[in-house]
Amino acid sequence: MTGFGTLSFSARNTFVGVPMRTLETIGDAGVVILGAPFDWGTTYRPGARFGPAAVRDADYLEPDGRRPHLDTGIDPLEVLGVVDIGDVAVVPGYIEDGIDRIRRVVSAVAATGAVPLVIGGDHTITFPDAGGVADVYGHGEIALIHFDAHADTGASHYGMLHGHGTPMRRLIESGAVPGDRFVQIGLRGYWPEPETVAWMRQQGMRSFFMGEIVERGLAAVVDDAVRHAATGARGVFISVDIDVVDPAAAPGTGTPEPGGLTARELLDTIRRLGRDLQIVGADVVEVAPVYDPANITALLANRVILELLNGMAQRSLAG
Ligand SMILES: [Mn+2]
Repeated sequence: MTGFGTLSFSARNTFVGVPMRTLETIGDAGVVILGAPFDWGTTYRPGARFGPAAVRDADYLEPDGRRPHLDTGIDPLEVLGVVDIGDVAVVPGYIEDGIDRIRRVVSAVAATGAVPLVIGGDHTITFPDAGGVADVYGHGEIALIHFDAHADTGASHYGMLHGHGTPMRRLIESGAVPGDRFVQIGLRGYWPEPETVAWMRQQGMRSFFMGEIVERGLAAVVDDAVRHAATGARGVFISVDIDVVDPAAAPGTGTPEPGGLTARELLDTIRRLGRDLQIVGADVVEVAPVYDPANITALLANRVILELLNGMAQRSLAG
């Protein structure tokens, strides 16, 4: 159900060279990386199917499975026991079947006690990613912190249930992650329409738009996010749409929206969340490398994953 090179566009290599495993040989790994090369939920520019391979390989260092960090002084890959089981064998074009396959793999990983870390793929996959984790920890029991330019709370995908603009709506409606356990950071631009924003408020979602972030400062907003997400939840799922970052630093994505976070801001925030919260799952989505000849978007996503792991490793070492 997962593996390396199972599709023409799926990953051949593990994330920065961490040990290659299968779903059956995870053992006592603390974090399991997997890819979901699924982009048939996009509404505009496709190409995120190439994300899982690009994000794993985007690096100028050797793929030796070691990444000691200058700031933290630790190697999170070693501290946490990070392995990679390859990409879910999704079938191009089949949205609901792909969602089912991803959800089965993610919940099987979470059931071992490991933290699943999914590389997308378009944002459709957060419905099975966070849903699969909630299947293990209990519906209504986990919080979700969502970084994105877009709310992804659309009522429908051109009349259909699933697409990359609807996963947060489906998570709330299904009860997997209730609205009042949602925190969103970085929303901006011209979507969704006011009716949907009103629905989000009715659900109790805490959505920090860029205007509020600029006005109050990111640190104050993240303080609120940590408090909101930690209250009463068994753990937190982090979903990072790379388009939360300004297109200047993340041009390789399907629906770029000007005026986002800087790369530095996202990296620091993600590390802090890994340190301050009990992370039970994560995904990094919407990297579409064909729109970025310099490949800095995939490299940023690679570093976002490493910063999350660094924060989690700091928390683990602090006991
Ligand atoms: Mn999104």
